[in-house]
Amino acid sequence: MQSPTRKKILEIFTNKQNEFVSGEELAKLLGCSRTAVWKHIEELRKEGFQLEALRKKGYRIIDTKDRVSENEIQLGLKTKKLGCTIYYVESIDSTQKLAHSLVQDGCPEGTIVVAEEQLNGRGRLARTWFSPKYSGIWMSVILRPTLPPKMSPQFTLIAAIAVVQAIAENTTLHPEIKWPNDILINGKKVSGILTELQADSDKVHAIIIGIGINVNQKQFPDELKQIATSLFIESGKETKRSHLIQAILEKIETYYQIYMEKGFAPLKLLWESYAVSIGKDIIAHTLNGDIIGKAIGITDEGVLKLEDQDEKVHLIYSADIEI
Ligand code: BT5
Repeated sequence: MQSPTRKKILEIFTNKQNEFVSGEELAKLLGCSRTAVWKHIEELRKEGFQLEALRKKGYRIIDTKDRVSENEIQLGLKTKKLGCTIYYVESIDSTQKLAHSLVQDGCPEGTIVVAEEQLNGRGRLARTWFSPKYSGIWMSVILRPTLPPKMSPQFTLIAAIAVVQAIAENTTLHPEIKWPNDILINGKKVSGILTELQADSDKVHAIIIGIGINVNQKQFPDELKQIATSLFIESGKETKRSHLIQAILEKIETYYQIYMEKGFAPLKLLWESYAVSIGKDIIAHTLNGDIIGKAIGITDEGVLKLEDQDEKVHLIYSADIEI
């Protein structure tokens, strides 16, 4: 967790954008001595911030290493709640695991866990999620809505809209959603979402949305080459991960608010506009066997509707989809 003074310094730099701020002004705004200001600036430098210092002018931030530390995410973040508390770790087994224990310790809504690398990142049904260092986004977002547990799958859809839009805004790419939790570019998986919860039989305590995005990877191990891609591979450009995280948090916050006020119905059309499988013949691999048919849309609850040869409509709550 970050020192409150350094957080304040970052806020001041954010408000001033690229302008210089004098040591005197910083000292005044922070209510400390100029020597103390200098010490905080040195600490920020150690954390990877590049700060230019000019005599008579003061300090300004030039650029930062591509890290997803608390500072990097909070610098310029425009949310009210999401990202208010950030747990940043260089390496972890799974951000979901830490998020679950933070929930049990009573962490506030909006807490996020971000890691530079996961050693045991997980997907659905205990699958593994490849999460190499400094190249992707491996993040868990904790929400505490007052809702019955059966509504939780809709949060995967809300997060998917946020991820698609954030990628589209930060790159030249146009990702698509494959129900329920895959984000694809040119048919390959660039991101996966894993929504887990802690709940009683009738009430959610917390929803933990795990988001994995392949951002700057240049290549993948053999077993993933055919199915996985990254923003770099698709666009030929590096993307600053902290900016992408900020956009995702801002969008989740917006859509979460709409959802809590009006339900999923107003978000359904938006979701469908990004969906790749709707209108196509698909195979739904469910735990009870395969169902073949045409994906005709999702319900207001976010459940997939699949029409088979006999025009019977099946409601699919959970499955892997083959297009
Ligand atoms: C998912 O599962 O797609 C959910 C992935 C969620 C990962 C995030 S990262 C932050 C948070 N902390 C965690 O521990 N997890 C979450 P699923 O639909 O089951 O897909 C898993 C399958 O995707 C694997 O079996 C592989 O085939 C493939 N896969 C694994 N790593 C991948 C990667 N980096 N990119 C694309 N595909 C991958």
